[in-house]
Amino acid sequence: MAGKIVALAGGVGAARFLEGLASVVAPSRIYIVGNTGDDAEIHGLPICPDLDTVSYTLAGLAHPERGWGIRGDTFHCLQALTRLRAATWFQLGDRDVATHLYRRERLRQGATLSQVTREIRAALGIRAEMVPMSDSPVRTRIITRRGELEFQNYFVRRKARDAVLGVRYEGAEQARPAPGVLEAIHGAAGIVVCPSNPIISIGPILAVPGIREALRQTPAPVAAISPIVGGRALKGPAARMMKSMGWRASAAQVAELYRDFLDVFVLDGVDRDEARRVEALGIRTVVTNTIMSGVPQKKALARTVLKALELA
Ligand code: FO1
Repeated sequence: MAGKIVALAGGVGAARFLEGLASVVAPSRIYIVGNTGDDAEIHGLPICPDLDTVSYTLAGLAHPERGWGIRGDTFHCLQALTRLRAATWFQLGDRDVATHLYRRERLRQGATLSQVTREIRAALGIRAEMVPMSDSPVRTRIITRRGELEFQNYFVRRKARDAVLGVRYEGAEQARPAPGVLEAIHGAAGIVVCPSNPIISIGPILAVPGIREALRQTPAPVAAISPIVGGRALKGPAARMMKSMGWRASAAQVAELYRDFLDVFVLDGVDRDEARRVEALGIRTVVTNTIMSGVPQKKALARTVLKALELA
């Protein structure tokens, strides 16, 4: 097969799906485009939560329950910062800090985020290709009644409790896709939009000029997996965010958000009644179990998606 399987990825949901995908196809066939909209500078360190979550998961290092951070990590540095009365609401583990120190050093030396991401990926032994959506900063800002909140302030510090009136992807208009992203989309064998939050994980990727257009124009089939099951998000605040933005919190609503470029929509058995609504948009549907409770379920979902893309 010539082209790669291109995956648009957010954090934990995407990482779990990609773990399954990497175990049913050669990882070298996978090209991951990661969200950087929720990147933040914390204690002077450049944190890329979604890139790191996917890397740690594919390297077998991820914390099994939380999904983000490193399994068995310690928090001595954070405790020392607490003693210094620094704000420590963002849980940075000691080993995780090493990733951010390395990234800061390389960025200061003039490396791009794509280069550093590749270096970290190679050092962790990950064989799938992985790039950030852009080398220029794009920052998701959450519009609430309290005003605009920086993403991690909204998500971690304030525990996503504010009603979301809107979202702004600061810097997106000036951003360019990372080198290779448009070519990968145009030359892909198939494309998967991972089961990630459509507003804060996939939205920033689609906001980078050229990416949405490339998805519309590519000859490759494009599939998406619903992150909403039975009206609830698999993880995180997606359902609540969709409702507070005036949308339905449903699988069909996610398909509608992607309707201009989507060929196939994969939704859970509990949402089978929504399939007709999606098909009415001209999008083919595949109904399956999308809950990735263990390795067999992750692999089964990956195989179903490959079949939907006619790659298996
Ligand atoms: N999520 C949290 O809910 N609380 C945290 O303290 C936290 C720390 C953290 C540290 C490193 C990292 O890579 C991710 C971290 N996350 C944390 C996840 C992060 O907020 C992600 O942006 C979200 O999970 C959305 O994808």
